[in-house]
Amino acid sequence: MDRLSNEKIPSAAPRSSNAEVLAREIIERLTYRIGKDPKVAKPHDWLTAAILVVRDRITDNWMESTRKTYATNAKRVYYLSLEFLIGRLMRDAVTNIGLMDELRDALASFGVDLDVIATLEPDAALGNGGLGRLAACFMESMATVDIPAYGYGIRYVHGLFRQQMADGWQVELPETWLAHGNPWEFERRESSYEIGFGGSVETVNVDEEVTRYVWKPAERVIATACDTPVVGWRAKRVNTLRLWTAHPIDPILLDAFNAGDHIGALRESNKAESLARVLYPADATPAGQELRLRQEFFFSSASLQDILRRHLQQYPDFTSLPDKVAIQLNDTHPAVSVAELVRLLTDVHGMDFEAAWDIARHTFSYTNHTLLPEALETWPVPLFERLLPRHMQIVYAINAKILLEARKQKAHSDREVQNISLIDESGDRRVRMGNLAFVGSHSVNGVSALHTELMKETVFADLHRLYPERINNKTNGITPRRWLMQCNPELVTLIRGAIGDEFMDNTEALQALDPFADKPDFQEKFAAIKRANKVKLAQLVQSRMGIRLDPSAMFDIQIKRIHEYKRQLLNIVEAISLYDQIRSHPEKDWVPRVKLFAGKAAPSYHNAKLIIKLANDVARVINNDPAVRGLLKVVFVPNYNVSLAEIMVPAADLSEQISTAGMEASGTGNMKFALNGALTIGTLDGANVEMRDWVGADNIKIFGMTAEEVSKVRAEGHNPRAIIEQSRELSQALQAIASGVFSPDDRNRFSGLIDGIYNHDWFMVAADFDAYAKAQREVDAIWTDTASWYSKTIRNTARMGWFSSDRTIRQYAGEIWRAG
Ligand code: B1H
Repeated sequence: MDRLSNEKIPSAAPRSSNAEVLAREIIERLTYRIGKDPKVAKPHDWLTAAILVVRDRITDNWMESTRKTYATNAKRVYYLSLEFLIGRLMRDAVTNIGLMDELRDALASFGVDLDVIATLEPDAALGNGGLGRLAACFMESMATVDIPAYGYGIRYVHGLFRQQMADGWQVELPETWLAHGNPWEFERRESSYEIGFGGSVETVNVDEEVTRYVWKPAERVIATACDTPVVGWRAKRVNTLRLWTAHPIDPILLDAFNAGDHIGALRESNKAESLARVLYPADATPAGQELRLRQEFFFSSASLQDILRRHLQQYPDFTSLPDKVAIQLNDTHPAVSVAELVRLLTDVHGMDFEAAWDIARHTFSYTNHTLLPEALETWPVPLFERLLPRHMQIVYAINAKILLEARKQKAHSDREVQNISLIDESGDRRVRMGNLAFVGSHSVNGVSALHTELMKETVFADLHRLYPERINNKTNGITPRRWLMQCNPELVTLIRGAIGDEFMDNTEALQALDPFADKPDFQEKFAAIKRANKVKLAQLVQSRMGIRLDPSAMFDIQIKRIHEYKRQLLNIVEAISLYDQIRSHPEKDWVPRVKLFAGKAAPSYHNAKLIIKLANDVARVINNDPAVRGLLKVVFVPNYNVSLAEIMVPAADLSEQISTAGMEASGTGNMKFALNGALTIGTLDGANVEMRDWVGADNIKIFGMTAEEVSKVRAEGHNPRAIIEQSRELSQALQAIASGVFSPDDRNRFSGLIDGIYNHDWFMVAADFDAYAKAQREVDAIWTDTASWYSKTIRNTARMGWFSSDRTIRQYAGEIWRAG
């Protein structure tokens, strides 16, 4: 097919999908878009050509989806998130448009292996962890369940840092996903907006009653849109992920340039571009730096200007905004949007404050993702005022209204009123972004049942009393396309053979697998697939790290950000204790285990980095000790990312979800493992609680303190030293670490970590140790009874369907957005 005949195809007409047509299209893209002769094309060129073909196929449906939204005056959902942890897109897009086999054949006709070139696609790592990955799953599910939606975020030039190990320590290297360009995206120069910072506010008295405010920013930058199509399952709908890039208004300051100051001439340019340069690498704790607040305002303002422009194209004014637009705030990071929308409606579009406030409150909704006190975003008033002087006024105006309402209710004491205030006056004055998001939204949701209840009792207790209808729960989910169909195709084939295809459109239909859980032949096939997935992971570990793993050992995996509350330390201490016991009782029938870890630590998080070093130090000692050979290995796999998760998740026998109860808002890795047939060992925290309800208490290993017990112990104080002294295994393991058994080169390396456990044990490592160790030995016992093991793990796959993000999105759409 030549270029012209291709262009003659009407845009939304179904095209033939056979391999020959695809092959011709690939050659066309290779030749005319990449400018490469197929004879000399490199693997990367083939990847780009294949992506362009796939993208163009999707583009037909994309335009169709957009037209449909306009034609039906449908409500649009806007998902504002500073993070989208997408990973690779190719397999996702190709699976969803149903072209996997044809594309594979088309590429094979040129001697190109799809599986090989697919691994050349860089991960789009525009997120830190669960919060960013959730946004990516939601984008895919919103397209799948046919909701007109836009994701808005920042097109970071550098996503989450690459993690390298140097002598067991984490070293951060810059990530450069755009080094070879990004064939998925379309730059939209025409969709550009001015974003201001700083300056002053002028008041204009229009008449005696009306005052107008005019913000005169001292700095201005341009936000330009970059769009990536997001295609849903079976290509029903294609939505847009719109990421903003930053440009200076004057790329070169001519005066400076002509005066010979060539570097100074680029000052504005550098300053503007720094806005979209790098993702802040902190998970669960905000960075609190000025550039971060600038990023938050930059993308909030650009997104809102875009939303308002689109609305006015279709509707006469903004009174219909809450009916036609729903804006979801992904955590507090876009919370400044509340003030920005009020500013745009009043100062720019001439609406009065009361009307604008009413519209804002009915348009926004807010998702809270964490209760950690240090994670609640607040900004010093002087910084906020200097950067966003008009928004500061609006925050004060909103605050006055809210405090008046609270005082009118009379049920609130002075202290409660202080807690409700948008300004924290307890120390240096700070703007509370959580409170701003709460009062500016008609819905505030948590991400698991337990987390939502704790929200009502803790951080938002007083706001909850003032607005008792506002808090609701939307338990997280994961997309079954990426986290089952793509990452575990052999398992999908087995399931289809057993129960048919319905589960591919309705994940809850996996229930039909339940009766197969006890069938020996099904168990055998299920086990064979698990083994094949473990072999694949073992090959990766062998090739990346030179460590040999035995795929018949239990693969016990903990992969997630490194954080004290997630308690990788508890897992490591238990590994040491197991190591001790195997050495003292080599005659016992030990279950061979491989303990795998992966995850990144925030670069400034000292203890998290020490935990990585400890894992590596312990791994070195254990893996080199012939006394435990074949029985215990410990491996820390470097540079955890979405693509690595896609290999590790299907290879797990045991999934570690062991956070201190009350601290993990939901977790989503927990869901991925269970869906792929791993047994969970976990605390009653986050979504683990609901997982237990779905899979059944017999099919999950729950241990340890409850959230209530943790908060009681923290309030009353406990004596970890006494607990440690009562547990021989725990004290031996801690003594070994403290005395330098694993760090002979620096015997005090870990004394800070161990002192923390002895002195306050905030994360209940000591308090939960015995329960955890006991649970692990019970897991061993189940493993030894192979039939029992697979009957449980198959039931996990069968019963996890409810945790699809399609279900989560339907709940958001029905109960919060009233869209779709
Ligand atoms: C979650 C974050 C987070 N909660 C601040 N909070 C950040 C907070 O850059 N920052 O400032 C970045 C991320 N991330 C996670 O959200 C929870 O810990 C998980 O339990 C939850 O599953 C996930 C999705 O809801």
